[in-house]
Amino acid sequence: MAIELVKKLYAKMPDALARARKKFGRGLTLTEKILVSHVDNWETQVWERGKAMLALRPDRVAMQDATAQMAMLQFMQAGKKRVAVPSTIHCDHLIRAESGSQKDLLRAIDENREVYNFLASAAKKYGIGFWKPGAGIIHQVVLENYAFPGGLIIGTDSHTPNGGGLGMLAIGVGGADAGEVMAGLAWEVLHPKLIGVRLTGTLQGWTSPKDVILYVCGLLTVKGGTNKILEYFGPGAETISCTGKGTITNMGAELGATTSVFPFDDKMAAYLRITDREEVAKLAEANRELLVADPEVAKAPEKYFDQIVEIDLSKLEPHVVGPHTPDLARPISKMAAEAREKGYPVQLKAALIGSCTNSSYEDISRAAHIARQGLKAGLKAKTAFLVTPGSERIYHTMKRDGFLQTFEEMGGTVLANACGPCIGQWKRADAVKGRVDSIISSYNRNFPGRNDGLNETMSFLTSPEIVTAVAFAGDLTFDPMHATLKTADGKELKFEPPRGEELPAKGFARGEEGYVPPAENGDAIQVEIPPGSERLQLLQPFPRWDGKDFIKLPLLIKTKGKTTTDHISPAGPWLKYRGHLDKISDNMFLGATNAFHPEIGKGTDVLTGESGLTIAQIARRYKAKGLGSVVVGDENYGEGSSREHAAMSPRYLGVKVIVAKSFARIHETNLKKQGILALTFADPKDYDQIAQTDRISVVDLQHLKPGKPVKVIIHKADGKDVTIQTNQSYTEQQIAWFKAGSALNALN
Ligand code: MIC
Ligand code: SF4
Repeated sequence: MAIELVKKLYAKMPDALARARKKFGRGLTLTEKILVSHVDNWETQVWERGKAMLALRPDRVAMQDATAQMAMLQFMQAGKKRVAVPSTIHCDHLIRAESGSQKDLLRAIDENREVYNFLASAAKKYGIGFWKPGAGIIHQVVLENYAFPGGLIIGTDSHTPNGGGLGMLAIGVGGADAGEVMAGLAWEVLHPKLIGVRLTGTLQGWTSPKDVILYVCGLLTVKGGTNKILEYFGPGAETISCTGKGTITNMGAELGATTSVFPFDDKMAAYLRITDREEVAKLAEANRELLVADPEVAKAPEKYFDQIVEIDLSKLEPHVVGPHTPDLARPISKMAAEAREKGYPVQLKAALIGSCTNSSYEDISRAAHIARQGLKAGLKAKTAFLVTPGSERIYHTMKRDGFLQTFEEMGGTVLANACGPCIGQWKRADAVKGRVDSIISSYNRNFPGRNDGLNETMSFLTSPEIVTAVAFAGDLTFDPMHATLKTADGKELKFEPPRGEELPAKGFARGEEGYVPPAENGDAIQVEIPPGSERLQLLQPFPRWDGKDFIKLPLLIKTKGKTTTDHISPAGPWLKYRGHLDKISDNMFLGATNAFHPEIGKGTDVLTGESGLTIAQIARRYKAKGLGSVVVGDENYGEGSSREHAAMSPRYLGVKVIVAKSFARIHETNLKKQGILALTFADPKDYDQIAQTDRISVVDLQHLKPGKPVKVIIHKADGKDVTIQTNQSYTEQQIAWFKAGSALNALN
């Protein structure tokens, strides 16, 4: 990692902070310190939380293979020779979990050859570091190699905030944002509000860092963090390991938060040292006061934060969340009663640990401690037990220290260092369509269809140590803190609370490096896109707005309830088309509930009355007739991931406008970038007015201005017109994107 970058930042921070303290007339939170030292233009920047747009200069960009394809295709349209900021690509999402790490990796390399060659050649040409398949999951590799206290990184993945565990602002974005920053532009984001989370006490026994964020998810809900940054502070923060902090900030994405961050402390310095970054650790220690909030903040936090959450770690219980949403939280002691009451299947079909959220040495050693207790009592896992290491280092260290063997003895399978079952890249052998099964994991997302591709599967999330204990029981309602298990010789096993090590005493074992540096000069390198490829397709610019209002457009779908990006653009088998816009667009809305159709992902062609078609089929028909269409969405529309396909496919298939009750941050930006008009109902009750056969007009678009409501006319089938008001959050610049047809068109 470029130490010069860290030195330069710390050297300029004192002036930036002094200037900001003077302007704001008070001390600064850590978030503010990082923001003011990354501002593009201090003179013109307006500092108004929840209102102003910030123009920032990130230190780095990170991309994973499933989103990097679109990011790179868009970057290439900008015509630059080399990226303007240090950037990396990580091959992790496209590896399918089926028969264990070795075989799965070889199959992935073969299956995804075209995509890997494209990404590797583009990386080499444009000056981007390339992490080969098998090297690890993006967030773990970034934490081990690139994250540093006080930095600002953007990443084309919603769990980029994992880097907040190392004291940086690490923010998930769509590929267009990444492409622009790599092309040398500043990065824009709504000035977030600040939630201060004050931690006191120390985690006890079975409770782990995961429980902090599961509890916060229950408290704030999946939209509670939208356009907000969570800044953790207080004496409890210093008691949590660096990787534990990473778990908490990673899963802050589930709140819709812009990001989450912890102040620099000794745990971070220790993590930097053990990951071979002594110099960064020393620099951070020497500049400690730049990397934590000013002392007055902790004394009167209510003056600095817009909202405060207090958590006493000593009293926190282990939590389980789910099914289907990460904010359905309860302490584990309440799980059994709730499962009975709501009829969740109690027999577990799979238990999974690891992923980008929870595969630290601490997680794995605590889970292994539980596994050894079960093995000693003669027990084996009563359900499929799968382990996903986060990186090569983690994998080899687990192997060296005997953890892998322990998990295998209990009946576990170790998968490749990749996303695998977390993103539907999982061939679950015993899955039966239509049957409701329960699974439990230490992952971060549990939307329907996400893991094994079946919408009915109930996916629960908890800490790796609880997953491991519950795997021995094979029963969702097993509470290892209070209940016992029958052993082979008829005795009762009561698990001791898990014990583990934060960091490996012998240091991390080294695996295969997996890193390929870019060429010094990439001019002669050709980016590899085979003609006629099924996997990759060069992008054609979207058409410019023709300057006319949208008149009497048909309604494509009115989504009901949760509409995450997994519902709009499912992953799993569709991941293979992430570089081919036309092909992937066939998945559009396949997971969404249509208010006007009993089957998920289907609807009616209102022009012909034909029903039972996929939404993509209907959209293609309207498009062929030269018609645009409108989508109506519910609350927090576009929740979840950063995948811009959830915006590009609708745009490509002719959707002009999306009117929702509210939007998730990354998705709203993705829609704006791709030239779709994103509007919110001024009165959310108007959502109920929209009928399947309505035609919708959006008028006076010539006068679209920041802050100005937009008039929408609903033309009813009986000839009546109903006019409603909608709001929008476009800036001048974003209006220019809309007019140009996309942000990228506006650049050229
Ligand atoms: C996810 O966890 O949902 C993903 C898969 O990592 C996505 C990115 C993608 O869809 O490629 C994310 O979090 O942004
Ligand atoms: Fe991969 Fe899952 Fe992490 Fe997303 S949340 S980066 S799919 S491991």
